[in-house]
Amino acid sequence: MKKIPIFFTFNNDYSVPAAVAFYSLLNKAKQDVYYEMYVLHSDITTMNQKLLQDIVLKFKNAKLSFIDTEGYFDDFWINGNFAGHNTRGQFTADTIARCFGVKFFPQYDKIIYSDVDVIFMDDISELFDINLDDKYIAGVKNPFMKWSQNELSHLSKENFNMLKDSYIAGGIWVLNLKKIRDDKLEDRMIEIIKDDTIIKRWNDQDVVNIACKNKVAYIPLNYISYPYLADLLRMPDFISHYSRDEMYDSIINPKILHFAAEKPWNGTSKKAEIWFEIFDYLNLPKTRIFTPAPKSAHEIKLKKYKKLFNLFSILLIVLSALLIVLLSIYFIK
Ligand SMILES: [Mn+2]
Repeated sequence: MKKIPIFFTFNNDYSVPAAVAFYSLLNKAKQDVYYEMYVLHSDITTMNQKLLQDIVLKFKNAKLSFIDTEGYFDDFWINGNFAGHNTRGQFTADTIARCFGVKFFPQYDKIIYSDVDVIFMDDISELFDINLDDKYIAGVKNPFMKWSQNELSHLSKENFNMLKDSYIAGGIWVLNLKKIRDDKLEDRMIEIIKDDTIIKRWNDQDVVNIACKNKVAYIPLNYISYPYLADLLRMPDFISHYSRDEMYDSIINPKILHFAAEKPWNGTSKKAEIWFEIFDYLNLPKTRIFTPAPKSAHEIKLKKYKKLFNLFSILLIVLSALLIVLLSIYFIK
């Protein structure tokens, strides 16, 4: 039996997406692979922990443990210049836990980290065989940074030049815990978090990329198959560090489908139907994250004008009423 440690970090709201992710991971797992699954968290309820345990219990070749981080990351979150750059809403103190596997996993020299806004489309145990040598981490190269000038524009010139052709995306990583421990890389990451001159727009991804300084191994784009990649490929000006063949292979033969931008539960994502098949099969509840996606800037503007118009109308009615009252008082006299 090949034992593979894998950890996840998410908050209570993401328990339902995690249920879909966990089911798909184990449903696709090879028979000779045993997944030792861990969740680093600070607020997942007993009820949701049971929901996730029940899913893992459907399978013989896995076990799931919850590790309460007990406020270990709060200090980084509040004082580490993260909250101020928390522009996208789905980053929390738990996000930062992704950078700090070492403290919680002294028993391992290597571990896989995965997001839970994913569907595993195939067994991923091969990932664990990757030779990390002197590399801190293995990840998927961000396929968009060559095309979208904006993607890394928040970085200093020095960091931009260091990372412009090598920046790894979040979603799935293999961490070389031994090397991270030996080189005390966590101390370096804490320095980066606390350095207010370093803008962390992509939070944990920025911290990891800057700290690892290109001591990075790459895994194929198939491990982050973006549902919207096919749309981008149709755009004549789309360029990437990946070849056209590699990008289409990621679409046709995905290992992990990663809903990195639009989420199935907000009703806007492509390939959401695959996610909902598992959601329906597991009879999962529609929790408060199942809301329509945030409105576009145009819609927000329109709403603002409408509000202003309503306010103006009310003011007009009040003033007219007042005028009528005053006039009637005047004439009755
Ligand atoms: Mn994600």
